[in-house]
Amino acid sequence: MPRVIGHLDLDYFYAQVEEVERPSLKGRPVIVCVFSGRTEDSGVVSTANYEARAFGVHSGMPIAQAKKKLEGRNPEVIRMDHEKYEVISGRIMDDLGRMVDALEPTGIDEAFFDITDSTGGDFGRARRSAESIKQAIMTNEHLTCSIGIGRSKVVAKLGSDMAKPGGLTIVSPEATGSFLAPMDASRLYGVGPKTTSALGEMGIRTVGELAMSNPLELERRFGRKFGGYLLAAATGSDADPVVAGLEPTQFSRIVTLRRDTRDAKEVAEQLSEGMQYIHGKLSQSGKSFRTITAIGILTDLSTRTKSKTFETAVSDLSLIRETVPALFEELSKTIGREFRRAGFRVSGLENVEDQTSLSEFLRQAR
Ligand code: DCP
Ligand code: CA
Ligand code: CA
Repeated sequence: MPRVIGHLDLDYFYAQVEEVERPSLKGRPVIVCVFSGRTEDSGVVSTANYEARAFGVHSGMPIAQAKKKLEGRNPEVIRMDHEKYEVISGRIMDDLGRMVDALEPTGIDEAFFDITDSTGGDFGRARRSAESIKQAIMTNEHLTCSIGIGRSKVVAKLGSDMAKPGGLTIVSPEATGSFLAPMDASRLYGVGPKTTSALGEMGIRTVGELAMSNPLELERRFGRKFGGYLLAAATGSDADPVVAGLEPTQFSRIVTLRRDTRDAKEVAEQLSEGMQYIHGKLSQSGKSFRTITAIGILTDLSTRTKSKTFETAVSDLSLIRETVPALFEELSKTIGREFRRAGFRVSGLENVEDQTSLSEFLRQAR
């Protein structure tokens, strides 16, 4: 049975999150920036929506240069809010994890997944799975993504790249050869400028040429391991498995409030279900936490946080129910403004079974 491997990548992620939060931005160029603070415009573009990219703006470009390219185009310049993107990413990965056999997140906005078992190796069923995944992310988060499905990680990743934005590329096992053959070898995962030029010296430019090259010559040039990988990648038969992601380091939940408010009780009430949810995540994974953080997003969409760290790891629902409102009380007092969205995060996770009886004892004695 062929493996069925997927790669999902969210489209213009940070900028799309901002568009979802403020739909009036749609259709205008949007750049999300990291300001270094030296001068008003110093810093770089973290990402740009496709409207801004049409004028040549891209990730990593100095803000001043991006602004020049967008002069007279009514651009929106937004300060990067990593906290917000992390929370949304975490929620998407949680949902995704429930829809696939194995999930391997590889960045804030992307993951490999394996759906071999749940599709029985059928690429028609794989298409329907990928469509439900896209639909779920749209329904839950109003975000578009691009998905590639193939028989290996290399094929899946190339598929999602090709589909950008909003696309779905299914490369069946039979179509793998003709899908890969015309591509530049430099597009293969793990093939950088050095390898590209070495391949060039061997007269290899495309993936198809690489697939047909002499295995012994590849080994001589790149060593047994990397040479073998190159050949496998070029034929879509790289065997690298999808490994379920690293242990979680935090759990979080964030909601849009029914109305803007500075009342901590009102906030906590709307987080009640979230507290139950996080407590469930903790029990499921056998974790307890050291730190709990209240996250408040104000009406100007800036994020404010307030944390409390416990001396020993804890996991009781009652403690969460006590602490979250208390943190919001303090946050509200210091800020004196209304919250639009609110949430909380537990971090500093520890395995319950690792905890010493001493820390357990101390906790109970407090
Ligand atoms: N990012 C960043 N700096 C970079 C590249 C990316 O801060 N040099 C951030 C912002 C992106 C996010 O990481 O939104 C994901 O990166 P991607 O490379 O996947 O790019 P995008 O999601 O923005 O665009 P797309 O995937 O549609 O090409
Ligand atoms: Ca992306
Ligand atoms: Ca990405």
